[in-house]
Formats: sequence, C-alpha cells, structure tokens
Amino acid sequence: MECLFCKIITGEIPARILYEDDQVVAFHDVNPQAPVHFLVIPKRHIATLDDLADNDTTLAGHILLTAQRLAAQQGCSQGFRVVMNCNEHGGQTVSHIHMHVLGQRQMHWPPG
Ligand code: DGP
Repeated sequence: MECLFCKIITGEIPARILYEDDQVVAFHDVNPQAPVHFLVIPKRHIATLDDLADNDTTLAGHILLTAQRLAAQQGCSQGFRVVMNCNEHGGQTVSHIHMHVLGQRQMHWPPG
C-alpha cells in the first residue's frame, strides 16, 4: 500500500485525528493554511474526484456534511471554505480524494 492517506487511515502514519466513522476520517492538515485546516477523506481509496462514481452519491454527501459539522465544532461560526483539488491543474498532490476545510480567517477570491 503506497497511499499516504490510506496509511493515515490504518494508523501506520500518525495524524491528529478529529473524527472517524465507518466511511470517513478527518484529520488536521500537516501544513495548515489557516488557523483551522483539516481534511475529510473517505476510508475507501478513491484517487481523484474524477474517480467518483454515480453510486458514490451518499459517500460524497457524507464527506460534505462531515466537513460542515466539524467546521462548526472547530469554531468556524463566521464561515469557512471547502476545497477539493483534482489532478495536476487542480493542484492535487496526494492521490486520495480529500476535502480541505479552512477557517478562522478571512478567505480571499480568486484562489491562486
Ligand atoms: P492537495 O494539494 O489538495 O493534494 O493537498 C494535500 C494536503 O495534504 C496538503 O495540504 C498537505 C496535506 N498532507 C500531506 N501529507 C500529509 C501528512 O502526512 N499528514 C497530514 N496530516 N497532512 C498531510
């Protein structure tokens, strides 16, 4: 198993876990870009957003609602941003889909 995030799921690589259930894990980003910056990932290895299938609708919704709930728990009452980078032009560096959740500072637009 070569996937970094699969190794976080199994505990082979340590991470600051925020939440875990049978479908997803959330953990703090190792290189935070905001006072709150965590990632929500599926436990099943899915390389990119392009690899999500029609029957992943429930999982995709669960990732989003987990992000929403944890953002509230992390004190992002004034708002937050979710980001999913996809492939090279999207800036994806880890090939296991992950939703970034950033908060506790003013975000700007457009992103770089
Ligand atoms: P992306 O560029 O969208 O693929 O973002 C990958 C994110 O993963 C990046 O913000 C840094 C984070 N990351 C990479 N390696 C590790 C790690 O070993 N542990 C944790 N907690 N985060 C990591």
